Amino acid sequence: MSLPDGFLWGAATAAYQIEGAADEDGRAPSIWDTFSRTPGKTLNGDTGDVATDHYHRWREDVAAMADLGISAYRFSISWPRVMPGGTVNRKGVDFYSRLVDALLDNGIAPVATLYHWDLPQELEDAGGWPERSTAFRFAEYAVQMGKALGDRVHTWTTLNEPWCSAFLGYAAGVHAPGRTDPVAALTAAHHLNLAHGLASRALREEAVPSALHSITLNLHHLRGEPEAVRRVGAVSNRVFLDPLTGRGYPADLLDDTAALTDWAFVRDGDEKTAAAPLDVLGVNYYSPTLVRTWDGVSPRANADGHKQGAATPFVGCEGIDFLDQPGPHTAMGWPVDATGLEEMLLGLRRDRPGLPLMITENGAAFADEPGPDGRIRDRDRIAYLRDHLAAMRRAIEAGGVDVRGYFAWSLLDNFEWAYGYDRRFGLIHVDYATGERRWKDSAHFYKDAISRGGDPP
Ligand code: PNW
Repeated sequence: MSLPDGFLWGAATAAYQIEGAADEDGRAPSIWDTFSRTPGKTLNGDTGDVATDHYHRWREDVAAMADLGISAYRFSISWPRVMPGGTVNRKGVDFYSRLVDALLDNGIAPVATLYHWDLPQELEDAGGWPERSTAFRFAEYAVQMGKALGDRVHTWTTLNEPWCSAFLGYAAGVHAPGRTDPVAALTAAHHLNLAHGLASRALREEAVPSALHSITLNLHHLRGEPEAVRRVGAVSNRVFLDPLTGRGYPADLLDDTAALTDWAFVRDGDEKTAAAPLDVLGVNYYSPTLVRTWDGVSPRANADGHKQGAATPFVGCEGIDFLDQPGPHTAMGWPVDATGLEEMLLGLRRDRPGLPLMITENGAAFADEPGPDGRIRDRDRIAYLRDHLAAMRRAIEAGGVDVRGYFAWSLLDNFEWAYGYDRRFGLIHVDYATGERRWKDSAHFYKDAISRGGDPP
């Protein structure tokens, strides 16, 4: 057995995490500029002001991609860079246009995400994602980018992980804009679904009929007591997956959150709008999540590092405990368990038959230090990648799951959101003092694996 023809081997990044150049060429501030510049919001007060300086070093980074042998590169477009104040900024668009051309010159398919969490601050000032009009602004932005970059982009992805945008941003407050209002978070989730539907349809119909159209979700792969799995699954997975695939909002989600809201923000026709045709669903996978129902007060932090009692991203899940599992963990404290990836893919094939998938992120943070010879022996990351590639192949070859590509997170060490530069996910090490890039052993491993068609050495 082998992988399907045209299988995409890729690496992924996101604009705010790598670009820097926060105030250059007409870029306006995003909610992440505001949030990261607010004392106490990120580890060590780190911001994306400079990040990996990819805005200036992109040629070097594309050369590294070509050397790695990847056939696709997943990046995101910074909305406030290309449409500050709501009008197109030619200099900002030119940056992505040059990047896309350089990728194509190297035989690398551009996979562009329109929203990886950097909402223009002016739209947050007008209400942000809990405000309905934000969805319509997003669709306008999408069409402008479709017209500018068009069919040079292989796959257009509207949103990256709307769960993080809605629930980490508006309920837990650990991501920008840092609000802790569960009803605002549910409203944001709906407007993100609406934004996806409006943008994806408009992109396809008005700008790029020939490209593939997609969205990326971080589905929580849940294990544990069925009732706990059902409740967490409703407000983390099915709140997006069901409306996006034409099923509308799940009845149990509406019940579980009835004390908070009557969902009147969902207007007639919205669920239909959200269900724009999907050519492929992007899924990001890092770890499984273990849950149980429990009526005590948990002393433990939950799977995402949020202390019980602190504002939770899991709206309507009171009395649910998030458990750790034995075995190795990454520097994020996330368990290393590739069987979750295989199970998640098989579950999607069972529950959403006929929906092609792409693994748009998979990877691990470890504390990577150069050895005396300058080499970075990141054996933990190599083991993680090897096991997850094998799990993916089992799902494809034995399980018959339709997976179209795999993207390692991340090409480079970068700004890991609330954890700043302290957590390193890159295949390529970045020295933040000098900007210097250095291949870790995992980059060599991934290059070998790709050159063998996914059979790691
Ligand atoms: C994803 N959680 O973020 C993002 O798409 C990336 O930008 C990020 O760098 C990567 O995974 C590693 O964290 C997540 O708390 C952040 O469940 C947090 C969670 C999930 C995904």
